Amino acid sequence: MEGFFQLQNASHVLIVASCVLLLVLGQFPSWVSADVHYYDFLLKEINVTKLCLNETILTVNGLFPGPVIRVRKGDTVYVNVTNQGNYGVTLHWHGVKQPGNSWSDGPVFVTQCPIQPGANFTYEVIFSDEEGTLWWHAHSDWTRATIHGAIVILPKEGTTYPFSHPDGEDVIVLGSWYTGDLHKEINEDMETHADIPHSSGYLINGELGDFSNCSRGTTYRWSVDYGKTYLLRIVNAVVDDELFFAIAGHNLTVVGLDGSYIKPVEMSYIMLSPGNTADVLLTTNKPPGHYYMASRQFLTEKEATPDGYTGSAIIEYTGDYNFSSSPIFPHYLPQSRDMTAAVTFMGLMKSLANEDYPVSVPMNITTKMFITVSMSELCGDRTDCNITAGRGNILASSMNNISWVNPIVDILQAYYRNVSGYYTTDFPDWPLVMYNFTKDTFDPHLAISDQGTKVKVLNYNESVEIIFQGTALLDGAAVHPMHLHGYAFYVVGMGQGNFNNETDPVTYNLVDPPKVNTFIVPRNGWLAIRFIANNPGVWLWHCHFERHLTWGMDTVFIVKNGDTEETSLRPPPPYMPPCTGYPNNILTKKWSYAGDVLDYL
Ligand SMILES: [Cu+2]
Repeated sequence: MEGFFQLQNASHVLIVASCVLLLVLGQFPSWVSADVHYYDFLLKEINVTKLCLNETILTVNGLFPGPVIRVRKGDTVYVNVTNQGNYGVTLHWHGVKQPGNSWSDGPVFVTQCPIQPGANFTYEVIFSDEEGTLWWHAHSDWTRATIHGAIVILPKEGTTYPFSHPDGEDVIVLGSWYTGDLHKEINEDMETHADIPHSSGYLINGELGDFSNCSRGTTYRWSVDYGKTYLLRIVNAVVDDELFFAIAGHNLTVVGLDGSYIKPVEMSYIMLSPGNTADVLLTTNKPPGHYYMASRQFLTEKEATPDGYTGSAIIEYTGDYNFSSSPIFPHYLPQSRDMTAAVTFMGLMKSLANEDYPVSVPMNITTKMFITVSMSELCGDRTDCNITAGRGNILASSMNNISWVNPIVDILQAYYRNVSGYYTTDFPDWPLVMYNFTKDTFDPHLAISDQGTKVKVLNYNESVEIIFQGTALLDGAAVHPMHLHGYAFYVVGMGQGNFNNETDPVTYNLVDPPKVNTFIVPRNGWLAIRFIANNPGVWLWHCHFERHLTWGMDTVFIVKNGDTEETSLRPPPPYMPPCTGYPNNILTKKWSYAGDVLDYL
């Protein structure tokens, strides 16, 4: 991996220089080598009561959210996962690039088969240039609703943040709560062609907060001292929605996004997509009291109704003052349909792009892809597809009119062992036909997609540009938070309407674009990203809305090896969970619908 290699070499020079300096100062540099950490994750069910109902959820170590993984930049973590649940699960380390190590990336049927009940598997999670906050979550079925937790990546010993050292910190995991047995419901809904489950509320650190039934007694509370600056590590672990988040009376200064630092942005609210993580500074200089932090859905589907839930937690100043009045609510938390608030916030994200935190935006693009991200329909039977009535038979989502189907042997194994029959390498770089993507009325044929396990193969070190184009097909115009495994990418441009190949590239930010692992394609708009394909292996990319992923808005990059061992996919670990007995895995199915497509969006 030349990219990672160069980085290491560069830091070696720095290390040598710093060692000399520290030795002169009489200190011994203990941070020259990275640390190794070990975690045991036991998947087991626990009983909880929420919304006045007793529920059973699958957790890691009985914790919800799950345990925080704490490392320093460049460390390695071994996570031994033992499954005491009732169904197969995989775990993913979201935003951790794992150089050459797809084997521990986790997406089910892409890099591994499920860890079955009673079985265990050890993930080797290799950190490289990430610093700040990331997260881990299950990557099979919809299990990530309750199987997730934060990853805290501190600066290497002897280095510090690009901002004043905070006086304290707290992890804030934003989640969504589903009433009933989500795993069972997804399976049943696919069998019976019913609508997919919708969440029943938003969680902050596992609690719904004061505005939900039977929840007031368990609201998450965080004590702060007056006159301090705290680092909040915020994770959007919500399954199917984007969120606005704000703290009453206090501005939020965003200093990091997706495990990379950014130029500080001070806002009264933030918007995070599922998959995004943010490092946020909070200065506690307001009148001592208690203040709500609150989350609210950011919704972009035209016909959908905002769910109206408010997740909440409470910040309490320590000290002697009157606690009797109820906490203040952040009245400037944007409304659910406030597109301007969301796009304004995302547009403010910029990399530090300085000597200590340089950017390396690819300039000479060697692989260019133009990808429509779209709601689609599949014909239940090609000969029985009632397109003229404006409807196929089966609701799906797609990229370039290909709706992904998981194979029953993971892509990584099939690729590494050169076994044919599980995937093809013909994922299209362009839509099959060009059309007015964002027009409300459309030829129904345009929405018809094919199912396939089609991957895109990249040569090592290709400079890749992808333009994601949102569409209005099936009245399904919406934002899509696109996530790439194994990489962080630069967001060089975004805009409304159809991408214009002549005028839009002129607007690209090639100077200090944000480097992220997840970013929204604006509703009825486009997103341009760039990265160097310097991490060999098999890497999933997909919309991070679970319903869109389930419906097929995903595919895979196979990045070929470079010339050396260091630039090649590592050999597999001695044990991988076996791939047997999955002919009916739910993610290989799609389901038909009988009602109006709008019910499902
Ligand atoms: Cu999506």
